[in-house]
Amino acid sequence: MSSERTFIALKPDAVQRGLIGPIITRFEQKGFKLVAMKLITPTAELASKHYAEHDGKPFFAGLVEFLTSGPVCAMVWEGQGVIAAARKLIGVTKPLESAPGTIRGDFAINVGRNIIHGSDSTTSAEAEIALWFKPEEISNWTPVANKWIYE
Ligand code: IDP
Ligand code: MG
Repeated sequence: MSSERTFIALKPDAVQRGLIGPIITRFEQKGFKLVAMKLITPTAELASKHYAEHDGKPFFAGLVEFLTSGPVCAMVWEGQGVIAAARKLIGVTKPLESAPGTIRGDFAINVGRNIIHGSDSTTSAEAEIALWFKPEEISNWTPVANKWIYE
């Protein structure tokens, strides 16, 4: 399986609650590689584009308002199978149904305050990375631990 990249965003609730460190730790401990990260308070335009698939749903306006309410920690993570694996680390959308041990399962209660976003497919990962990051904001680097993570 070849390496791939996914877009991960720690939503304003995660930032406000001081959960950036514990969440990033889970991705690092798994063995994935951080290749881009920035704090950004998204405009309504950016938030609406990011969640365009949900435009028209009852929660859309509140979702955009929430995402624009403060800094988001936007990241790109890289590794074999990282898109699907990140979704597993994150847990299902409703935190009360997310398994203990997952990020949402351990740190959240309400669906509207579920602290983290992760791309759900190769197509959305590519689109979301391009939406949130310029190419020059992504670092290409080789962790020295790679040979101990991949055989
Ligand atoms: P995902 O984040 O697990 O991919 P989606 O169904 O794509 O879940 O929904 C995107 C985001 O919209 C969710 O993470 C959550 O913040 C919000 N959301 C989804 N459904 C509801 C809802 O019924 N009420 C409030 N917010 C919702
Ligand atoms: Mg989604």
